[in-house]
Amino acid sequence: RTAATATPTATPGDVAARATAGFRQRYGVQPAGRWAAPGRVNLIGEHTDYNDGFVLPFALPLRTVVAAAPRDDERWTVWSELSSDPVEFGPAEVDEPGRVTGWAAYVAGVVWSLRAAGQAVPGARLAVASDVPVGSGLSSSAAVEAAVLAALVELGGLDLPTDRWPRLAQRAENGYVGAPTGIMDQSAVIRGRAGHALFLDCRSEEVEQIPFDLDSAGLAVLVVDSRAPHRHADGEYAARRASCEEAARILGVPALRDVTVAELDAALGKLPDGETRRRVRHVVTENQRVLDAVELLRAGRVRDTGPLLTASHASMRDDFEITVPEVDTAVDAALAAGAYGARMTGGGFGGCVLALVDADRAPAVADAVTTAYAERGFAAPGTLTVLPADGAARLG
Ligand code: GAF
Repeated sequence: RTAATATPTATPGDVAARATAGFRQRYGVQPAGRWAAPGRVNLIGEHTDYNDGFVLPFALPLRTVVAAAPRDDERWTVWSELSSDPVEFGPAEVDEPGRVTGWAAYVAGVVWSLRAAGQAVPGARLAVASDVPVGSGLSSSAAVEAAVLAALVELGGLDLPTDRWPRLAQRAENGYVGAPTGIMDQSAVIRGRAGHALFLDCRSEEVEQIPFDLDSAGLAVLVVDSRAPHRHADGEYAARRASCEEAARILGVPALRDVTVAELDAALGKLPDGETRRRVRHVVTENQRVLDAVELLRAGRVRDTGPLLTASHASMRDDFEITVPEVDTAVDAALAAGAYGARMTGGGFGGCVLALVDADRAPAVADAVTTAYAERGFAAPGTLTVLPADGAARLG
């Protein structure tokens, strides 16, 4: 299954039933339990997490479910509805990052991360089903990591409070899969709460649940899957991160988080080239936009966050240079159709756009984006309206 449209009609029960049925069919017994974790969108704060900065994501109502049971030996068998054959591995494959590849690497990575943290990980059989579309920038990988982590922690009776989970799941991705991502996605899918956006300080890992009550404001977040083919996203992500780290080194600060908007002009003057200056300007102004958005939400002024979202998009487009024509088209069309604000969400070079809209205008804004796509000859986008949902949990 490729980056399909998220299925708005799917209920959490469906995906849990698929995981359970897959488990029974594959292993011939009932699972001991089922654990779910959602995808995420980031309301604002892009490429700030690995700069020790601020992010404001929320968990999606689309979930990945892992049905699991312990086994007697120290081996792990994983089946996913994405592929017919299960993958099996033991300590030898787990302890050598990169040995398990493809989607199962996220599972092996979690086992590796837990073992590296000194935890006695129980052998297990697992079956994975998901409504989080793969490859759309909605953190389907973090959802798998979090659901597997939740399952293994409980099956093994591991003494691991949930506030340690995001770092462990991030290490799976950095150290085993080999993607140099920050801590935002794992934090959102583990610590997200229904009706709230998660204000995370990526340096201290302190979180604050910020009320994000779209419903009572008559608002909705429309998510547009740009369906843009990912163009060298991994290499570009790593290049952006390297550029930020080099800039921090030149400026003599631990991370770009330590440069404030008031200090920006002076900092830019010390940087060697226009490209580095643009990267730094994005990160510094984006951190401030997160803080401003949090202030507005605390004051119940949800609609007024719109211009910050749109400014964030312009900064990603012009300064961080991580957007592509499909996402720019979606943002422009959503704004022209009356969205209060719109921006690309996630790492960039494709993925999804979110637009803050009046709930009753969501279908018209979605239509406007679809029309704009057709006019430019792009493949039709996927569209979905979402509300903030809960993070990882055991299902009843
Ligand atoms: C991806 C990464 F996984 C996150 O850590 C974050 O850096 C994001 O891109 C950009 O904000 O989702």
